[in-house]
Amino acid sequence: MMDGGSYRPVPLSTFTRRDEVEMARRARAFRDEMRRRRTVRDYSPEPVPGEVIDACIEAAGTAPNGANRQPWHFVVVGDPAVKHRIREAAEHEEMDFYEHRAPPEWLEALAHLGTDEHKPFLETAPVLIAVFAEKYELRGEEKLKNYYVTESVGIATGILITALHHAGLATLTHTPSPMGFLNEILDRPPNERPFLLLVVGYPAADALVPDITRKPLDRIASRR
Ligand code: IYR
Repeated sequence: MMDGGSYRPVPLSTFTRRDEVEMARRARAFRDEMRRRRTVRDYSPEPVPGEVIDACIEAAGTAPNGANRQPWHFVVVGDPAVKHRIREAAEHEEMDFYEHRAPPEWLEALAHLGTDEHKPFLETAPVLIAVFAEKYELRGEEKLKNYYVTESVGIATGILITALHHAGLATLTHTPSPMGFLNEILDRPPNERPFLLLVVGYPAADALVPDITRKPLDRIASRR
């Protein structure tokens, strides 16, 4: 119901009921697949299939969201000249972050990840996906407010990262701050706020990742 009006529901026709053994098997298999996801910072320049990217964005577009406004926009960047401009702008902001803005406590929290202001992956990786959050919708002259925009776009981005991993691609969730430069470089309107920049590609053959672990179930969940 993109255009308001009255509630005219249709039967739920897409739900698949499974037996418990099958559910448990699928849940574990999916968990194990997700455990193989790692944030990758070293990329191969090898191109990735555009249809894979498109299908993953379509998956992201299924995210639950406020009032079904679907307040997101994804810009797929493959043009080396545009990637170059993004890298320059991101490194400029990051330099300021790492050298001036970041409090010592934050730099300490990042130390084990080996990140710094150099972002070569913004040019090496074949694809960047800039995710924008639509604060409001422009219907002609009219501004239509969107709801739960951050939650909605966060969930969509999570699905996008999951879909890309599931398809066989690596990602890096990059959050240059501030990232207003993305509006300018990618020519996006003022109702869209840059949410984050996803780096997408195949890992370099010699890619290294930080030696991290994930919190076990009993530390991330509880029952009452
Ligand atoms: N945006 C910076 C810093 C950074 C912050 C966090 I929190 C990270 O988990 C990783 C990096 C950068 O991209 O380097």
